[in-house]
Amino acid sequence: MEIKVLENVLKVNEELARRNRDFFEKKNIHSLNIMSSPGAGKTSLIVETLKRIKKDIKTAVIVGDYTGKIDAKRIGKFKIPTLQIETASCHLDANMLSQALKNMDLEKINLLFIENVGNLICPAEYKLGVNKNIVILSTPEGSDKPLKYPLMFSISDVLIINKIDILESVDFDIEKVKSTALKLNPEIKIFSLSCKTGEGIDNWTIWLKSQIKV
Ligand SMILES: Nc1nc2c(ncn2[C@@H]2O[C@H](COP(=O)(O)OP(=O)(O)O)[C@@H](O)[C@H]2O)c(=O)[nH]1
Ligand SMILES: [Mg+2]
Repeated sequence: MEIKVLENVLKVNEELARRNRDFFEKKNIHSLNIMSSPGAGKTSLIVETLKRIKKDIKTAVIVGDYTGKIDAKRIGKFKIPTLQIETASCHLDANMLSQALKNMDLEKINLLFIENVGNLICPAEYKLGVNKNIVILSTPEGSDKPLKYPLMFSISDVLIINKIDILESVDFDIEKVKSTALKLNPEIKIFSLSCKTGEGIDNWTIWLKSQIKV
């Protein structure tokens, strides 16, 4: 019985996600769903990317957090359309996103970052209708995470390995993570970078820009 209820919820979510997808297509907005554990670097990646692309690409940001507005405040300095959703649940869903889209001025916007709630489980279950799902795994979290949370890594189009600046101090096997992620999802695109030192970020921003039709 419980399984049936969850199936229905996900079915309704999928239909709403399709509508979000149509909206993005119609408005020519490239949308990214950024997922990770708490603290892996979702907001840092958005901030560091904005620093490098804000002159060329009109961008907006939606931040989903269980509670509070801390992350939206960190984005505030860029003076771009930013909206915080307080989810009171462990993930964003397609309905929350569509409500947020109705409350933002997205005229002329070509790129939308959506920061999901921090965990590697629920956000993987709820499609949002975005162009790309991005998962960030940071080096202190351990190399076993793709095996522990396989759904997250199989539904993601991009894996960003963040915090490579502290690789020496943590027990993290980059090659093992890459090969496990590729086994789960042979199409996954992988970037290794540090939001702190900036190493590797240009590879990511160059690729991202190549995905956007301005
Ligand atoms: N050493 C190091 N710290 C980082 C890096 N990226 C983010 N951090 C730090 O990790 C913490 C969590 O980052 P945040 O962007 O808030 O993660 P979020 O919870 O996924 O949004 C902050 O203290 C960041 O300064 C990195 O590449 N290297
Ligand atoms: Mg954050």
